[in-house]
Amino acid sequence: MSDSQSKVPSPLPDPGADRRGAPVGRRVLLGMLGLGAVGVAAGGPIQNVVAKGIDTVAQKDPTGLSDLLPGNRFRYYTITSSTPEQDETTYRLRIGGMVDKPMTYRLSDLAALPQTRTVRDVQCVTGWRVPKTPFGGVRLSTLLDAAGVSPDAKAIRFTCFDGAYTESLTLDQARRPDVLVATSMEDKPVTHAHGGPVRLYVAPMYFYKSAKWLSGITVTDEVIPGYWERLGYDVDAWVGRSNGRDDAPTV
Ligand SMILES: Nc1nc2c(c(=O)[nH]1)N[C@H]1C(S)=C(S)[C@@H](COP(=O)(O)O)O[C@H]1N2
Ligand SMILES: [Mo]
Repeated sequence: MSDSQSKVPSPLPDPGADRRGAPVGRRVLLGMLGLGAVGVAAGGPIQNVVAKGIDTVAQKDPTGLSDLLPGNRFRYYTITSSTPEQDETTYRLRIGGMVDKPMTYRLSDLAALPQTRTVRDVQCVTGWRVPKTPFGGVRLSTLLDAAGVSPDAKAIRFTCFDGAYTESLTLDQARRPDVLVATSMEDKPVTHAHGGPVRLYVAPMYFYKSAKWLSGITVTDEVIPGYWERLGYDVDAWVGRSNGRDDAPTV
């Protein structure tokens, strides 16, 4: 199957949320949906919807672009019906919680910091994949160091200006050099549809960790599972070795 037509579009809610009621193991459910679902970007109707996340994605695409993408490379996801736009004048990123110096960054402040570029494959937990995608921005570790993380801190909670999505990382994960507060994607500014002007990019993990419309970074003393994680997805979302996949990613 081509990338544009394959697989289910996003993380699935916990099988416990299956409206048909039968308890189904996650691996089985993923497999069933993988056979039956139609990709959002392929423009087909989403049928046999058993998962709230899937019809949310299908019906509430705020961009209206999902059907129009040439090449259907990336899909667009949101759990909200719309998200306000933020730009260089309005955007703010706040870092607080267990830090010495809570900070607020504008886009120009982020641009003035050392920039990092990664080129890795993007992979959604359900299988769609976009190879060799450049992301650019500031290392999260740079922002954490500037804020002065408390010695007792253990984790990070991310919040978004869609007002709903959340994510989490342990502090060790957050300090990895391939975890970015990203302002560019495919060497262009991150578009609104893709979570711009600033999104998180967690290169080694499934793409649900990469929170779009990033607005808050809160240092905490424990991991607070994010939106999809409360619905059954792994907090430690390493590509190829989480969420019931212990195999290497397929090419
Ligand atoms: N704020 C927010 N961030 C989010 C999501 C979302 O619904 N809201 N979806 C996640 C999922 S499941 C995926 S696969 C990617 C999709 O990113 P894209 O829309 O840029 O392809 O964003 C992740 N970050
Ligand atoms: Mo996803």
